[in-house]
Amino acid sequence: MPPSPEQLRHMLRQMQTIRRFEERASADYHAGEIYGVVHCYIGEEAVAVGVCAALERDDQIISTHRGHGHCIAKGADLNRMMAELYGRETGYCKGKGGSMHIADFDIGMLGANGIVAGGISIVTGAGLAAQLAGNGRVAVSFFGDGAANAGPFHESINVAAAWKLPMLYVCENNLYAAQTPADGTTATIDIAARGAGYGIPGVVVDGNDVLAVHEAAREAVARARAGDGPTLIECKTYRWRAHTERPTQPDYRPPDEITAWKKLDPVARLVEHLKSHQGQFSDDEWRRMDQEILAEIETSVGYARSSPFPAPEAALEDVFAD
Ligand SMILES: Cc1ncc(C[n+]2csc(CCOP(=O)(O)OP(=O)(O)O)c2C)c(N)n1
Ligand SMILES: [Mg+2]
Repeated sequence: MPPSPEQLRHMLRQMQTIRRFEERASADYHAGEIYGVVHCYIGEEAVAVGVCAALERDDQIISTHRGHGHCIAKGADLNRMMAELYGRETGYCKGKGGSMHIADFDIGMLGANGIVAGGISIVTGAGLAAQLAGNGRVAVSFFGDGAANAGPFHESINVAAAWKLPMLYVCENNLYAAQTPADGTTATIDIAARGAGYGIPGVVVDGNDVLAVHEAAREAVARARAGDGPTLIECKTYRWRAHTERPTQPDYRPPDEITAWKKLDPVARLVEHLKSHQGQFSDDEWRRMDQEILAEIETSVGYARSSPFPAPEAALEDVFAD
Protein backbone atom coordinates (compact mmCIF):
# COMPACT_ATOMS: atom_id res chain seq x y z
CA MET A 1 0.00 0.00 0.00
CA PRO A 2 1.26 3.50 -0.76
CA PRO A 3 2.10 5.51 2.37
CA SER A 4 -0.74 7.27 4.18
CA PRO A 5 -0.57 11.05 4.77
CA GLU A 6 0.53 10.27 8.34
CA GLN A 7 3.33 8.01 7.12
CA LEU A 8 4.46 10.67 4.64
CA ARG A 9 4.72 13.23 7.43
CA HIS A 10 6.72 10.74 9.47
CA MET A 11 9.04 10.17 6.51
CA LEU A 12 9.51 13.92 6.10
CA ARG A 13 10.27 14.25 9.81
CA GLN A 14 12.90 11.52 9.58
CA MET A 15 14.52 13.03 6.49
CA GLN A 16 14.73 16.45 8.08
CA THR A 17 16.04 14.90 11.32
CA ILE A 18 18.89 13.30 9.38
CA ARG A 19 19.68 16.65 7.78
CA ARG A 20 19.55 18.67 10.98
CA PHE A 21 21.46 16.01 12.94
CA GLU A 22 24.29 16.11 10.43
CA GLU A 23 24.34 19.89 10.06
CA ARG A 24 24.92 20.00 13.80
CA ALA A 25 27.42 17.11 13.78
CA SER A 26 29.38 18.87 11.05
CA ALA A 27 29.36 22.22 12.88
CA ASP A 28 30.44 20.62 16.16
CA TYR A 29 33.09 18.56 14.37
CA HIS A 30 34.59 21.74 12.89
CA ALA A 31 34.38 23.38 16.32
CA GLY A 32 36.61 20.57 17.62
CA GLU A 33 33.96 18.97 19.83
CA ILE A 34 33.50 15.77 17.82
CA TYR A 35 36.42 13.46 17.13
CA GLY A 36 37.35 10.89 14.53
CA VAL A 37 35.79 11.03 11.08
CA VAL A 38 32.29 12.13 10.10
CA HIS A 39 30.83 11.26 6.68
CA CYS A 40 27.62 13.17 6.00
CA TYR A 41 24.59 11.67 4.23
CA ILE A 42 22.88 15.01 3.51
CA GLY A 43 21.32 14.89 0.03
CA GLU A 44 20.73 11.13 0.20
CA GLU A 45 18.08 11.10 2.95
CA ALA A 46 15.32 9.71 0.71
CA VAL A 47 17.15 6.42 0.27
CA ALA A 48 17.43 5.41 3.93
CA VAL A 49 13.97 6.73 4.79
CA GLY A 50 12.19 5.34 1.72
CA VAL A 51 13.62 1.86 2.30
CA CYS A 52 13.25 1.72 6.09
CA ALA A 53 9.63 2.89 5.84
CA ALA A 54 8.93 -0.37 4.00
CA LEU A 55 10.39 -2.47 6.84
CA GLU A 56 9.16 -3.77 10.18
CA ARG A 57 11.03 -3.06 13.39
CA ASP A 58 12.59 -6.54 13.55
CA ASP A 59 13.75 -6.54 9.94
CA GLN A 60 17.49 -6.00 9.88
CA ILE A 61 19.69 -3.52 8.04
CA ILE A 62 23.39 -2.91 7.75
CA SER A 63 24.95 0.41 6.97
CA THR A 64 28.21 1.88 5.71
CA HIS A 65 30.77 4.47 6.83
CA ARG A 66 28.04 7.05 5.98
CA GLY A 67 25.65 5.64 8.53
CA HIS A 68 23.74 8.35 10.42
CA GLY A 69 20.85 8.35 7.95
CA HIS A 70 20.31 4.60 8.18
CA CYS A 71 20.41 4.72 11.99
CA ILE A 72 17.84 7.50 12.19
CA ALA A 73 15.58 5.95 9.54
CA LYS A 74 15.55 2.65 11.48
CA GLY A 75 14.60 4.48 14.67
CA ALA A 76 17.85 4.93 16.60
CA ASP A 77 17.96 7.19 19.64
CA LEU A 78 19.37 10.63 18.83
CA ASN A 79 20.81 11.17 22.31
CA ARG A 80 22.85 7.98 22.20
CA MET A 81 23.93 8.71 18.62
CA MET A 82 25.13 12.22 19.43
CA ALA A 83 26.82 10.98 22.62
CA GLU A 84 28.70 8.42 20.51
CA LEU A 85 29.90 11.12 18.13
CA TYR A 86 31.00 13.16 21.13
CA GLY A 87 32.91 10.11 22.44
CA ARG A 88 30.88 9.87 25.66
CA GLU A 89 30.13 6.89 27.86
CA THR A 90 26.37 7.16 27.19
CA GLY A 91 26.88 6.66 23.45
CA TYR A 92 25.87 3.53 21.55
CA CYS A 93 29.42 2.12 21.79
CA LYS A 94 30.19 3.72 25.15
CA GLY A 95 31.99 6.48 23.28
CA LYS A 96 34.65 4.21 21.85
CA GLY A 97 33.30 3.69 18.35
CA GLY A 98 32.36 7.10 16.97
CA SER A 99 30.36 7.90 13.85
CA MET A 100 31.25 4.78 11.88
CA HIS A 101 30.36 2.21 14.55
CA ILE A 102 26.81 2.84 15.63
CA ALA A 103 24.64 -0.25 16.00
CA ASP A 104 21.35 -0.93 17.78
CA PHE A 105 20.32 -4.58 17.59
CA ASP A 106 17.01 -3.86 19.36
CA ILE A 107 15.77 -1.99 16.29
CA GLY A 108 17.44 -4.26 13.73
CA MET A 109 20.30 -1.88 13.00
CA LEU A 110 23.28 -4.22 12.74
CA GLY A 111 25.80 -1.44 12.44
CA ALA A 112 27.65 1.12 10.41
CA ASN A 113 30.93 -0.19 9.08
CA GLY A 114 34.19 1.55 8.22
CA ILE A 115 35.23 -1.26 5.88
CA VAL A 116 33.89 -0.48 2.43
CA ALA A 117 31.62 -3.39 1.33
CA GLY A 118 32.27 -5.18 4.64
CA GLY A 119 28.64 -4.95 5.68
CA ILE A 120 27.29 -6.62 2.55
CA SER A 121 28.44 -10.10 3.53
CA ILE A 122 27.56 -9.65 7.22
CA VAL A 123 23.96 -8.76 6.47
CA THR A 124 23.71 -11.55 3.93
CA GLY A 125 24.41 -13.79 6.91
CA ALA A 126 21.47 -12.12 8.67
CA GLY A 127 19.31 -12.95 5.65
CA LEU A 128 20.43 -16.57 5.81
CA ALA A 129 19.71 -16.66 9.56
CA ALA A 130 16.19 -15.29 8.94
CA GLN A 131 15.58 -17.93 6.28
CA LEU A 132 16.82 -20.76 8.51
CA ALA A 133 14.77 -19.51 11.46
CA GLY A 134 11.71 -19.05 9.24
CA ASN A 135 10.88 -15.87 11.16
CA GLY A 136 9.76 -13.88 8.10
CA ARG A 137 12.38 -11.19 8.59
CA VAL A 138 13.97 -9.36 5.71
CA ALA A 139 17.60 -8.15 5.71
CA VAL A 140 18.77 -5.03 3.89
CA SER A 141 22.26 -4.10 2.78
CA PHE A 142 22.98 -0.42 2.09
CA PHE A 143 26.23 0.23 0.24
CA GLY A 144 27.80 2.71 -2.17
CA ASP A 145 28.68 2.60 -5.86
CA GLY A 146 32.32 2.12 -4.84
CA ALA A 147 31.43 -0.89 -2.70
CA ALA A 148 29.61 -2.41 -5.68
CA ASN A 149 33.03 -2.96 -7.28
CA ALA A 150 34.37 -4.92 -4.31
CA GLY A 151 34.34 -8.69 -3.93
CA PRO A 152 31.77 -8.97 -1.10
CA PHE A 153 29.09 -7.42 -3.36
CA HIS A 154 29.45 -10.16 -5.97
CA GLU A 155 29.98 -13.06 -3.59
CA SER A 156 27.05 -12.08 -1.37
CA ILE A 157 24.55 -11.43 -4.13
CA ASN A 158 25.50 -14.64 -5.87
CA VAL A 159 24.82 -16.78 -2.83
CA ALA A 160 21.72 -14.80 -1.83
CA ALA A 161 20.30 -15.31 -5.32
CA ALA A 162 21.18 -19.01 -5.40
CA TRP A 163 19.56 -19.61 -2.01
CA LYS A 164 16.70 -17.12 -2.49
CA LEU A 165 17.55 -15.27 0.69
CA PRO A 166 15.07 -12.62 1.91
CA MET A 167 17.33 -9.68 1.03
CA LEU A 168 17.34 -6.19 -0.41
CA TYR A 169 20.65 -4.91 -1.81
CA VAL A 170 20.36 -1.14 -1.92
CA CYS A 171 23.11 0.65 -3.82
CA GLU A 172 23.41 4.35 -3.04
CA ASN A 173 24.96 5.49 -6.29
CA ASN A 174 26.17 9.01 -5.50
CA LEU A 175 28.54 8.97 -8.50
CA TYR A 176 31.74 8.99 -6.45
CA ALA A 177 33.80 6.69 -4.25
CA ALA A 178 35.61 9.23 -2.09
CA GLN A 179 37.20 11.49 -4.77
CA THR A 180 36.95 8.96 -7.62
CA PRO A 181 34.15 9.44 -10.17
CA ALA A 182 32.21 6.26 -10.87
CA ASP A 183 32.70 6.55 -14.64
CA GLY A 184 36.45 6.16 -14.12
CA THR A 185 36.07 2.80 -12.40
CA THR A 186 32.83 1.33 -13.73
CA ALA A 187 32.09 0.58 -17.37
CA THR A 188 28.32 0.25 -16.99
CA ILE A 189 26.20 3.25 -16.09
CA ASP A 190 23.71 1.24 -14.08
CA ILE A 191 24.86 -0.95 -11.21
CA ALA A 192 21.34 -2.42 -11.26
CA ALA A 193 22.09 -4.08 -14.61
CA ARG A 194 24.32 -6.50 -12.69
CA GLY A 195 21.23 -8.10 -11.16
CA ALA A 196 20.69 -9.97 -14.44
CA GLY A 197 24.09 -11.63 -14.04
CA TYR A 198 22.88 -13.21 -10.81
CA GLY A 199 19.35 -13.95 -11.97
CA ILE A 200 17.64 -11.39 -9.75
CA PRO A 201 15.70 -8.20 -10.54
CA GLY A 202 17.79 -5.03 -10.76
CA VAL A 203 15.85 -1.79 -10.47
CA VAL A 204 17.01 1.79 -11.05
CA VAL A 205 15.26 4.37 -8.90
CA ASP A 206 15.41 8.14 -8.54
CA GLY A 207 17.10 8.13 -5.14
CA ASN A 208 16.04 11.71 -4.43
CA ASP A 209 12.36 10.78 -4.67
CA VAL A 210 11.37 9.14 -1.42
CA LEU A 211 8.08 7.91 -2.86
CA ALA A 212 9.84 6.13 -5.72
CA VAL A 213 12.37 4.58 -3.35
CA HIS A 214 9.61 3.47 -1.01
CA GLU A 215 7.60 1.88 -3.81
CA ALA A 216 10.60 -0.07 -5.09
CA ALA A 217 11.44 -1.17 -1.54
CA ARG A 218 7.86 -2.30 -0.85
CA GLU A 219 7.88 -4.49 -3.94
CA ALA A 220 11.27 -5.94 -3.05
CA VAL A 221 10.22 -6.63 0.56
CA ALA A 222 7.07 -8.41 -0.63
CA ARG A 223 9.17 -10.50 -2.98
CA ALA A 224 11.66 -11.35 -0.23
CA ARG A 225 8.93 -12.31 2.27
CA ALA A 226 7.23 -14.47 -0.33
CA GLY A 227 10.43 -16.55 -0.62
CA ASP A 228 11.27 -15.28 -4.11
CA GLY A 229 14.74 -14.02 -3.17
CA PRO A 230 16.71 -10.81 -3.29
CA THR A 231 16.32 -7.62 -5.31
CA LEU A 232 19.05 -5.17 -6.26
CA ILE A 233 17.81 -1.58 -6.02
CA GLU A 234 20.07 1.16 -7.33
CA CYS A 235 19.21 4.62 -6.06
CA LYS A 236 20.69 7.47 -8.11
CA THR A 237 21.54 10.18 -5.65
CA TYR A 238 24.24 12.64 -4.61
CA ARG A 239 25.91 13.76 -1.42
CA TRP A 240 25.89 17.49 -0.82
CA ARG A 241 28.96 17.65 1.34
CA ALA A 242 32.54 16.51 0.79
CA HIS A 243 33.39 12.82 1.27
CA THR A 244 34.26 13.48 4.91
CA GLU A 245 34.26 16.56 7.10
CA ARG A 246 38.05 16.41 7.37
CA PRO A 247 39.45 19.79 6.27
CA THR A 248 42.42 17.94 4.77
CA GLN A 249 40.12 16.19 2.28
CA PRO A 250 38.87 18.90 -0.05
CA ASP A 251 35.94 18.36 -2.41
CA TYR A 252 37.13 18.02 -6.00
CA ARG A 253 33.69 17.72 -7.58
CA PRO A 254 32.58 20.35 -10.13
CA PRO A 255 30.63 23.15 -8.37
CA ASP A 256 28.03 23.18 -11.19
CA GLU A 257 27.32 19.51 -10.59
CA ILE A 258 26.77 20.10 -6.88
CA THR A 259 24.44 23.02 -7.60
CA ALA A 260 22.43 20.99 -10.12
CA TRP A 261 21.89 18.14 -7.65
CA LYS A 262 20.92 20.51 -4.85
CA LYS A 263 18.00 21.58 -7.03
CA LEU A 264 16.75 17.99 -6.71
CA ASP A 265 16.65 18.29 -2.90
CA PRO A 266 14.78 15.22 -1.63
CA VAL A 267 13.44 17.03 1.43
CA ALA A 268 12.07 19.99 -0.55
CA ARG A 269 10.49 17.58 -3.02
CA LEU A 270 8.58 15.77 -0.29
CA VAL A 271 7.48 19.08 1.24
CA GLU A 272 6.15 20.18 -2.16
CA HIS A 273 4.40 16.84 -2.63
CA LEU A 274 2.71 17.12 0.76
CA LYS A 275 1.64 20.68 0.08
CA SER A 276 0.19 19.97 -3.34
CA HIS A 277 -1.28 16.49 -2.78
CA GLN A 278 -2.24 16.59 0.87
CA GLY A 279 -3.80 20.03 1.07
CA GLN A 280 -3.58 20.14 4.86
CA PHE A 281 0.20 20.51 5.00
CA SER A 282 1.05 24.18 5.38
CA ASP A 283 4.22 26.26 5.65
CA ASP A 284 3.35 26.76 9.31
CA GLU A 285 3.22 23.04 9.98
CA TRP A 286 6.53 22.57 8.19
CA ARG A 287 8.16 25.35 10.26
CA ARG A 288 6.79 23.80 13.45
CA MET A 289 8.06 20.36 12.51
CA ASP A 290 11.50 21.80 11.80
CA GLN A 291 11.56 23.68 15.12
CA GLU A 292 10.65 20.47 16.97
CA ILE A 293 13.45 18.63 15.20
CA LEU A 294 15.97 21.36 16.01
CA ALA A 295 14.91 21.18 19.67
CA GLU A 296 15.46 17.39 19.67
CA ILE A 297 18.92 17.87 18.19
CA GLU A 298 19.72 20.52 20.80
CA THR A 299 18.61 18.09 23.52
CA SER A 300 20.87 15.39 22.08
CA VAL A 301 23.85 17.77 22.12
CA GLY A 302 23.07 18.71 25.74
CA TYR A 303 22.84 15.01 26.61
CA ALA A 304 26.19 14.34 24.95
CA ARG A 305 27.97 17.30 26.51
CA SER A 306 26.75 16.52 30.00
CA SER A 307 27.78 12.84 29.74
CA PRO A 308 31.19 11.71 30.99
CA PHE A 309 34.01 10.48 28.78
CA PRO A 310 34.70 6.76 29.24
CA ALA A 311 37.14 6.04 32.06
CA PRO A 312 40.69 5.30 30.83
CA GLU A 313 40.51 1.94 32.65
CA ALA A 314 37.60 0.99 30.34
CA ALA A 315 39.78 1.19 27.23
CA LEU A 316 40.20 -2.59 27.02
CA GLU A 317 36.62 -3.50 27.89
CA ASP A 318 34.33 -4.68 25.04
CA VAL A 319 37.24 -5.38 22.69
CA PHE A 320 37.96 -8.74 21.15
CA ALA A 321 41.72 -8.70 21.68
CA ASP A 322 43.92 -7.81 24.58
C1 LIG B 1 38.12 -1.88 2.30
C2 LIG B 1 38.27 -0.40 2.28
N1 LIG B 1 38.93 0.19 1.26
C3 LIG B 1 39.06 1.55 1.23
C4 LIG B 1 38.53 2.33 2.23
C5 LIG B 1 38.65 3.85 2.16
N2 LIG B 1 37.35 4.42 1.76
C6 LIG B 1 36.49 4.91 2.67
S1 LIG B 1 35.06 5.43 1.97
C7 LIG B 1 35.59 5.03 0.43
C8 LIG B 1 34.75 5.26 -0.78
C9 LIG B 1 33.46 4.51 -0.73
O1 LIG B 1 32.68 4.86 -1.81
P1 LIG B 1 31.20 4.36 -1.96
O2 LIG B 1 31.12 2.91 -1.70
O3 LIG B 1 30.69 4.83 -3.27
O4 LIG B 1 30.44 5.10 -0.77
P2 LIG B 1 30.18 6.68 -0.57
O5 LIG B 1 31.33 7.20 0.25
O6 LIG B 1 30.10 7.32 -1.89
O7 LIG B 1 28.90 6.76 0.19
C10 LIG B 1 36.87 4.48 0.47
C11 LIG B 1 37.63 4.02 -0.71
C12 LIG B 1 37.85 1.68 3.28
N3 LIG B 1 37.29 2.37 4.27
N4 LIG B 1 37.72 0.33 3.28
MG1 LIG C 1 29.66 6.55 -3.73
